[in-house]
Amino acid sequence: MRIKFPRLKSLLLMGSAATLACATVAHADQPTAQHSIAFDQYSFLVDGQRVYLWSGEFHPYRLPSPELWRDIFQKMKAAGFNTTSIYFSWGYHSPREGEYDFSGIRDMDRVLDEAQKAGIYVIARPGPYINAEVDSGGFPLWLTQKPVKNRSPDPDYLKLGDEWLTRIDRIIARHQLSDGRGSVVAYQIENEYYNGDDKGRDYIQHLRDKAKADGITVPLVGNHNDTFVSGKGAMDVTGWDYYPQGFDCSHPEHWNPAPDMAAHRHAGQPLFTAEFQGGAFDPWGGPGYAQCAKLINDRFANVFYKENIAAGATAQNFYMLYGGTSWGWQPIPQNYTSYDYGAAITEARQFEPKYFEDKRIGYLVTGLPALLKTDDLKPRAPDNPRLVEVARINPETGTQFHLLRHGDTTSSTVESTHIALSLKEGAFPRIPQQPGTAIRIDGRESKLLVADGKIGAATLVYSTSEMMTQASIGARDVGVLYGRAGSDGETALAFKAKPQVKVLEGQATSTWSRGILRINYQHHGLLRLLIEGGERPLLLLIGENSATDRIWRQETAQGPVLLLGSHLLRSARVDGETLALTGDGDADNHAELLAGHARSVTWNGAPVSPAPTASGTLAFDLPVPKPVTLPVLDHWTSREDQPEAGAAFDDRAWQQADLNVSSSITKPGSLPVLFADDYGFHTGNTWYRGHFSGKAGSVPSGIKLHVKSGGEAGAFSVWLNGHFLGSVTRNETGSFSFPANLVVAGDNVVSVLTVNMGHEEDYNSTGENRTARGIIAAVPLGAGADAIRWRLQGAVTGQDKLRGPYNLGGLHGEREGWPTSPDSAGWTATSLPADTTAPGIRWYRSDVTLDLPQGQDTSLSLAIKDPPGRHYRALIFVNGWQMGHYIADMGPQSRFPIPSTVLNGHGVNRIAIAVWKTDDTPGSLGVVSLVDEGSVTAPDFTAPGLAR
Ligand code: IPT
Repeated sequence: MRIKFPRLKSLLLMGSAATLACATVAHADQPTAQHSIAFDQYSFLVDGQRVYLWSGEFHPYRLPSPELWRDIFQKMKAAGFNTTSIYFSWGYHSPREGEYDFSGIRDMDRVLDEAQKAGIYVIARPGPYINAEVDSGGFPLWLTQKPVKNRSPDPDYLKLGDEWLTRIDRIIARHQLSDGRGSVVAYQIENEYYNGDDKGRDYIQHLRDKAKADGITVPLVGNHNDTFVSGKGAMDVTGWDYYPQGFDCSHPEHWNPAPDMAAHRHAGQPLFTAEFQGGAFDPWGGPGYAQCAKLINDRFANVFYKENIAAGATAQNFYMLYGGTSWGWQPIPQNYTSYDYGAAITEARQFEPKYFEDKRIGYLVTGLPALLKTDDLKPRAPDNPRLVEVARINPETGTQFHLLRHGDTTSSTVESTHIALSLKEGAFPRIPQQPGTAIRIDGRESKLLVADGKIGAATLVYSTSEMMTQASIGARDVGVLYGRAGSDGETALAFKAKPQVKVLEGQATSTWSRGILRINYQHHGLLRLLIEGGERPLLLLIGENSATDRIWRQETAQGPVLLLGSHLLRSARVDGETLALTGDGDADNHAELLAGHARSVTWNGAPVSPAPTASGTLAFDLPVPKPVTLPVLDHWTSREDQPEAGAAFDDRAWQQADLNVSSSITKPGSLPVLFADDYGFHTGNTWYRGHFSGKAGSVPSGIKLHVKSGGEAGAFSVWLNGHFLGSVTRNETGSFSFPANLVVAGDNVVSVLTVNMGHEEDYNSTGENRTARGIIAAVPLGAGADAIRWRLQGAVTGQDKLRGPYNLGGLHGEREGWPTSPDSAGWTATSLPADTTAPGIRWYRSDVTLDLPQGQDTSLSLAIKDPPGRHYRALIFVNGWQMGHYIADMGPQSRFPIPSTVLNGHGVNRIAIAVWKTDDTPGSLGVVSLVDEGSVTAPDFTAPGLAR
């Protein structure tokens, strides 16, 4: 099987590119068609063609819907991304030591197939450690019981890591571009590993050797900044991670300046950002992802990503492009369920303005081969001293790239300037030449201008508009240029004889002098010009920025197509005489096509009747989405769920706390060890029951507890013989006295409900994933108090095979399967908002029937709305999937996107919410509703899938 990647017509020589040896292994099931993957100081090369790796980070474990992986990859591709960078999370696949699961939502062959089908290269990042704000940094839950030296050459650690790598490498190796079997183009060793001493080098060298032994033939890359550039363990290509704005989204207007990537160039290697900031994560109680999207907004992409291009970067990966959901118990303690990240594609799969900025830049870098081999060029300074110019030149074609930006990359001032260019057609001391006009650089804007370039076969001398894309389409050349609304634009083209300029739409003037046609205009809407008299007719589309949002490009076997209009153009394929387009439609149903030659056209499989327009495009109408009506969620039943708090509960089958040593890095504060992980309870809630005798003289007067949940968002609640004693929130310790009237003569039970908010990452290789969870110390109070004998019960390992190791915690209802169980005995009708005062655990359930419009991609969230002052936390299950953890008195998240394959849009859905009320103030679960996050007409990829 081979896929066609757009092959750039490269005018460039391969020069001294280091070509990596290709695998010669022939696989019985597929014919091989090998491709060479190489690199030099300019760029990566595939089969000798230079490629700009314009890449977006995606985590399959944050979208538990294989059906939607295609959606994300197609949305990437449509924005010009030709590469994705993927973390594979060890813990997601391994519920127990030696046990690995790549079925259903964990099918990594499928994720790699989907990337390939969408025409996207893959940078594979299997760890074993990935960080990623995921539980234990991707280490499996069971590693909390292995006191090995993580991320080091400790043989006990390597043995376990290799166990994972053997499995995941086998899958990655099946999809390597080098073997002609997929689109994996690079493989990352470890993650942000900065220990360059002998041990660190032994470890990294081991991982390199392991990858090779497992048949990995693509370049081995790193994000270890400058650590493994040479010597033992050196990467083939070194990469840097940059998050210039950090991770506090509370002041989204405040910017830090752009880093200088060029300072980290290494001989013989392309300049590569393994992770460049595409958003930021947000903590419990944080400002929320809307603020992160503001901090890392379209202007950030505009200034920072172009700055990297001007520094010579030809491989940029943005972390995240689609963040998704840390569903179940995947988040680290600091972060909540959403991993939206303020990324270009939102968690609910909608577009942020940054998506369109990424697209404008992405179309340029992947559509203009001249940009892939450039050297520094010293420009003349612009005439406005507050601005600087950084320039590059292609030594073979002479094409120049001039970045114009504020001297201070954080500046918000609006500036005007003229620049001076020395070009093939002569010296231009003052551009724009048109009197009374200037180049405008807005606050937090930069412009990457192209000079001595090509638009199809036409010769571009320079333009003060930025270039989005250019192509030869059929008999015509087409260029798409843009600038901010209302700003001046000047474009100069060289012709042998005076051409004819037809203004098809908008306003422009032109002058002709000594072989150069100069066009002047302001950016307003979409200006359309037809210039005839050159080698081929040239159609120039010059838009204000927003007018280019709806211009899409796709490649077909017979050349590129452009679509003006539609919400999204997912794919274009020539099938005999038919041009088959797939995409999404919104309320604006107008579309115009520019394609090679007239042929019949289909949109999502249905024929359309295009009509020729004056601009030479083919206009047609797209289907518009039908309105979405969502049911009100007003039928609820509820059920109490804390038998463990009761005196009469039989806990004899529970695990007895009998360990005196722990695998944790936390020192036990009392013995026996009560850490949940040591007893195999790794996710969510764990219950403890401590018994003591009511014999006079030895009764404790109370108990002092130290409980670790993992940070601020944790909590624990305490009962004595079924009577609520209190909870501790935002703290780890609390003392509870036992009122004498509650103590009985025989057996007394103190019950403690704890929660594990996730295990720490192990960024510094200190074993932090083994920080204890659960009771750290339980000290009976009072002179002569007897010891308390403890039993505990938490999540059952491997209980939920379909959804994997993070879905369920250890609540009684979870262990009994309440999220999906049809059994309604014991459930009583209730209404929301709940007005109960009783503390503890109570579940709420509702079965809701959806009848969403067919042929539409409708993205829904579940929202909880509370009056202020409620003290509870809730786990939200939809059809058995734990898609949200809500904390009423902490926030910020109150809307939980539910993937459209977890949800059944055309049938019954079970919503089950486990509420833990931490005090006895009035009011529990608030009003729960469904929210429409966006609905567009779309090809049908949301069919009920593996998730149900
Ligand atoms: C970088 C990690 O490599 C990545 O896994 C993720 O954690 C990211 O940060 C933040 O979301 S580490 C860098 C910030 C020091």
